[in-house]
Amino acid sequence: AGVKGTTTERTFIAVKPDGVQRGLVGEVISRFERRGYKLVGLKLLVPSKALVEQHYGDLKGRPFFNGLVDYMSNGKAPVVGMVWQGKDVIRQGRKLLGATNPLDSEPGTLRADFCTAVGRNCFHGSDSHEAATSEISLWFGEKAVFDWKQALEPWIA
Ligand code: RTP
Repeated sequence: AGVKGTTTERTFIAVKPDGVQRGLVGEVISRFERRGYKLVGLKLLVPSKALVEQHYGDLKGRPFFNGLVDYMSNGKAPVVGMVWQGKDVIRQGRKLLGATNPLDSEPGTLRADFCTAVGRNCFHGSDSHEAATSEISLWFGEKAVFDWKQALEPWIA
């Protein structure tokens, strides 16, 4: 996921099916763009059950695991996956999203602005450099991520 702490740092951000259904894709893109982050990967897909099970491997055995996998992969609405690049983007991305439980999210964060339920919290963001690396490779693979020269770079970094 790029080099941590530099402008090449990368994170995986997803709009989950509830967020897509509610028309929040643009809102997410807009907030990350305005912050000055660079969009280097973008795709819309219905993920396979296997992909979601791998993505949420840490949560296997939790009571909500099967429901979570089904809601992410059942195809009632797709997921929009993104890779964002920039300084401290992993930590800042989590801040833009807000706490996992929307009821604990600070006002002004995406989850506080749009959600109330932890099981329908609309968005995902990698929580560490290791997670970002494996999630980007799982959802995109290196070839689907495209670095480009951001003209704004000298002004914001
Ligand atoms: P995410 O990966 O989706 O950004 O969430 P997170 O790391 O902040 O939180 P984590 O604890 O890893 O939970 C992953 C996702 O599982 C769902 N969840 N449902 N009690 C529940 O019903 C429950 N708890 C967690 C949420 O979709 C959460 O984002």
